[in-house]
Amino acid sequence: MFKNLFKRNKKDDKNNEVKLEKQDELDEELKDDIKVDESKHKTGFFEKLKQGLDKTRKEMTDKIDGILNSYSKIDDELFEGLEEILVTADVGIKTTMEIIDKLKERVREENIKDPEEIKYLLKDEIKRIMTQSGGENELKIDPSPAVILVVGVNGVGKTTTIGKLAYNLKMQGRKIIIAAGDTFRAAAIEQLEEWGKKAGVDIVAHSEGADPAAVIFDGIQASKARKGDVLICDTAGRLHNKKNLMNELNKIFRVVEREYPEAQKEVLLVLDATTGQNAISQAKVFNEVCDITGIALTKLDGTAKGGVVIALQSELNLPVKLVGVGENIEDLQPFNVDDFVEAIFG
Ligand SMILES: Nc1nc2c(ncn2[C@@H]2O[C@H](COP(=O)(O)OP(=O)(O)O)[C@@H](O)[C@H]2O)c(=O)[nH]1
Ligand SMILES: [Mg+2]
Repeated sequence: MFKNLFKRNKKDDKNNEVKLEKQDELDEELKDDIKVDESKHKTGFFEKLKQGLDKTRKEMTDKIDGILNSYSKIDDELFEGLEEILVTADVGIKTTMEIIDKLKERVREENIKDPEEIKYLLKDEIKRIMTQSGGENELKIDPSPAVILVVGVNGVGKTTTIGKLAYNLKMQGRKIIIAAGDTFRAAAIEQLEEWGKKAGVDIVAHSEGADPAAVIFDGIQASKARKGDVLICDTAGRLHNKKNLMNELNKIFRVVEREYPEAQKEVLLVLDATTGQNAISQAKVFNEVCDITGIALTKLDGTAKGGVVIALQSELNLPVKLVGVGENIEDLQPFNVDDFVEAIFG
């Protein structure tokens, strides 16, 4: 079922192609069945994202529709109204200004008179601003082996995201090992062990208070010995002091570089969408401390602050790679700009 969520590596794609070619004997009827299943799955997936973004859509698109309907001509007041809606939806001042300036420019250049047309321009501009950095929204885990270091402050959803991700990747047939690098509290290790059981993947853990870098070291050895495809590492999220955080993370990075140079590396920053602009501040701090390669944005369900995705992608040039849309094991999705913009603007 989860085969198509994350892109497989080229080699596997080739294998699949070869397998498909050999399926010539497979009668047409069966092929049609497969197609139907895939499209059903894609729809369910998109619906879930749409549902998750319900509140954001109300906060943003419904209000935008309201304002566009109430104006008969395009003027400064209309732009101010739009600006306010975007800022309230946590798109961020800088990104909002960039979008509005571009809208004004296009309205002038394209001689647009009807407020209704602004909606399409806006959708277009949001897509453009989110893709202009050219950042890849796909997890960089192929070819294997790969290491995903999961960082972020306490409570944002690191452990939950690791559990869901491990499950997703395992369902694609990858060998996954989790390293319990948050050794600060015993409960954190137990929580991860629970997720490991649910996802059906191996976990490497030490006891509370152990050196996180030593846990990651063992995780790497286990991953090599068991021919793991992806090693996913939890880390402690204590942000009480930037220097401490930097020291702890740097020690882990050094171990990974030294012990697993052949592995692809992802440093995934987990952010809680419900915290809005605070998530942006966290991203700035972590980006100074280490090279973040992607964002996992959690709790997109039930928040009206989904606009934060736009700011992360455009202002900070950090590609959002995964989004959490619920607490269950299946509630994690790969992020894709087109789907996101469609889910918000419909
Ligand atoms: N609604 C919702 N809750 C989430 C999501 N991701 C995580 N959570 C919840 O956020 C809380 C903190 O998660 P946890 O993984 O322990 O955070 P950590 O401290 O960063 O490891 C838990 O109650 C999770 O169930 C999500 O995508 N949606
Ligand atoms: Mg945790």
